[in-house]
Amino acid sequence: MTTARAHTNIALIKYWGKRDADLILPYTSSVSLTLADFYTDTRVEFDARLATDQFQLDGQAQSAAKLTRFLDLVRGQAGITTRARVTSTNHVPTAAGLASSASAYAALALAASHAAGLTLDDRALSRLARRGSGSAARSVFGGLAVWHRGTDDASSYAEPLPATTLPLRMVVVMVNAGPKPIGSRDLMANTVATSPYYPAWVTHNEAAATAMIQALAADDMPTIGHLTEQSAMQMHAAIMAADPAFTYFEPETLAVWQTVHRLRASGVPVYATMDAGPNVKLLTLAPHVATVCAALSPQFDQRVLVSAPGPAARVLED
Ligand code: 2P0
Repeated sequence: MTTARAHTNIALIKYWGKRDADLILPYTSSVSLTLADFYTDTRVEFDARLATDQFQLDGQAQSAAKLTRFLDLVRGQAGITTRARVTSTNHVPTAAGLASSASAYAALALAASHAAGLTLDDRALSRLARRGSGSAARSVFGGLAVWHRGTDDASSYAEPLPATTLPLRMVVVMVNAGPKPIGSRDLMANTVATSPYYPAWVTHNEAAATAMIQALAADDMPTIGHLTEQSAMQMHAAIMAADPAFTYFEPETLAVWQTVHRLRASGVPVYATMDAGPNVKLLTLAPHVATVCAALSPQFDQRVLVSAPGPAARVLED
């Protein structure tokens, strides 16, 4: 029995689209920041008395179909057939809209591989987590990480980037904490299949990943922020151009972007990004968090969360 913790991550350079849906190989590399305040704890216990895998999330019994597919990978690597009892708790503020498959599969990959007696190095663990959810490949690591798109199962993994001296902070603005109208997996596939902008997205985003790694190494906040906004907007532009056309933007989403641009015009280093939902995440530096929060508070008041960079996935109990 093993309990592991993994933290969510927010992509600065986005992953959007698979060229192999089974292996979860992405069309582009991505770059992310793991967050301290939002994480998943998962306990895995292999038990020979179980006829099927059991899964409980936040105290509620769940269907184990996806879990079983993932555990089969672990069992295959470990040479066992034993079923498991899996208990998972998301530590994100209630209804923050941040519960993430990234922290979930990174914690599950670590707990399950450990409980099955496997000793995986970070790269093998990242590749395993990737098979559950692409973004989980990055949540194996703390701080900044790059997920190399690679060309096959062995070469598509994440690894940590050198720490920046910049005191990065992420300010999460909860525009709408309700369920998403369309899940990212289906929308991603439809964007690849139908968006005329998708090929342009691939070309630009891969170049942006390389540029971001250089900007992070140089502690170049204006370039880091510029590339962050551009990757998000280009991803959302490709989504809008898909058939059927769709957008996650809501009126308040745009209000946040306008606030960000206004703050920046007054000299505050703050940059916006968005994932598969209407909530906006703002990248800024610790000394500017109070100014950013003050600008948001008239409209968003209790709907703003701040996080520092967080640590790598780790075993809590064995
Ligand atoms: C990311 N997102 O890079 C991008 C940006 C959402 C927008 O990764 O299908 O749950 O399980 O591989 O990782 C969300 O998608 O997708 C995601 P699957 P995942 O963070």
